Amino acid sequence: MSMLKSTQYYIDLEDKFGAHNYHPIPVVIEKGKGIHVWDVDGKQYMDFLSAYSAVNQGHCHPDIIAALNEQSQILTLTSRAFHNNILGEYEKYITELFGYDRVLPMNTGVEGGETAIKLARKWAYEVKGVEENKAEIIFAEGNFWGRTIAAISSSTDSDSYGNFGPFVPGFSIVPYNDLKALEEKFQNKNVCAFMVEPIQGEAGVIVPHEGYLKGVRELCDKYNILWIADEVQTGIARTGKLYCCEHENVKPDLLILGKALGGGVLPVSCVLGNDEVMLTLKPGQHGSTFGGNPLACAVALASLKVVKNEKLVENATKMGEIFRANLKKMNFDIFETVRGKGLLNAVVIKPFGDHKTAYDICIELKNNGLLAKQTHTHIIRFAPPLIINEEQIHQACNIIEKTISEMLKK
Ligand code: IF1
Repeated sequence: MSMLKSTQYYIDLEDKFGAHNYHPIPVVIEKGKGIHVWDVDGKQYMDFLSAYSAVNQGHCHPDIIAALNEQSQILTLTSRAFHNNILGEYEKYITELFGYDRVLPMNTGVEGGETAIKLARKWAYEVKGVEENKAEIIFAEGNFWGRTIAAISSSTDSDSYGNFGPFVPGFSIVPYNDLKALEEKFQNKNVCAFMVEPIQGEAGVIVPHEGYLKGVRELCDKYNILWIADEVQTGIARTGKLYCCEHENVKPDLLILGKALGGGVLPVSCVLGNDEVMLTLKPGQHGSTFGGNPLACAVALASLKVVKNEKLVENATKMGEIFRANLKKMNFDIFETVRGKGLLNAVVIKPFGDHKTAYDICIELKNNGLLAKQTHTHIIRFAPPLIINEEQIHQACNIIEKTISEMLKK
């Protein structure tokens, strides 16, 4: 009889043999299906993190798994040294779906960001005419786009950049959601791009004022500066649009996608753009061993088709409205703010009890069968798979209400 291994057994293994670069919620998941995951003791949870919005289609979606299984037994990797019969079909599909001339396929979200920055610099020197090695890229305060040296060089969060210097030059910071400050930054003729999330995820689901995205588009046009939208977290129907910039009917010059593009199965990312920028990269000037591999392309195609076939854009909008309305109806004094778009939502919590934090609430939510994660001391992000139905939304809200009520009684 195989020894039943406890939650603590697995946590101890990670503690003993793994780097300590995370502090997970103390749950050990062994199965996922749809919006649910199960721990090693067979307890079921509603997943309200979706692997930070990488599992928009739900865990182990049958269509995505089928695509994975089929392609994995035919051809998985050729490298880009040779063509294959999947990449072109995928490139056609995704460029037509998002309305761009071309796509550059990568793997992780941060590689998408790095690729976009290289494209912007190349365009700066070879099209805009910026003096060599003088190109400036602007990022927003509170940005988060990954863990590479370039990504943390643009970070304003000391947890991200602390003791990792020296940093990449040519980056500067502007307050988020501030068009006046952005225009001031754009007076510098060496500025070639502004990279920004249309809703800041890690910063705590910060939704800019209506008109911000339109204003960014107008300022970038006025000063001949590329707008790079980091939609690794907000893209692929998460906010109730195929990608978040669509809320204001504006298109960025470079659109970075990741996470749910891989359907929660494989790391798949990309940068979408038009010829003027995309064709500045010549053969041999950028790439990746796994970028655009047949297996990833087959999975990404299936992931995008699930979004369309199951109307996840519409569902994210509808379920998100119900979720935010239910949270507001709870009328908890400790709920300072409820905010978000589609199914990317967050609650800002006022400190309560003996210095209870968002983490303490996440622990109690876990005990009551809902998994969520705080982004900062007092903010909880709620981001379930976009396949969630109305009954499950109400069930989740009941868990949240019950949990907070019980904590307030203590
Ligand atoms: C971690 C945070 C979220 C992202 C945006 C690019 C990337 C991410 C908007 C890079 C990645 C992940 C990274 C992961 C946890 C998670 C995260 F908490 F770190 F900040 F979602 F908010 N742009 N976010 O959110 O994509 O290279 O990871 O594929 O590093 O802990 P990646």
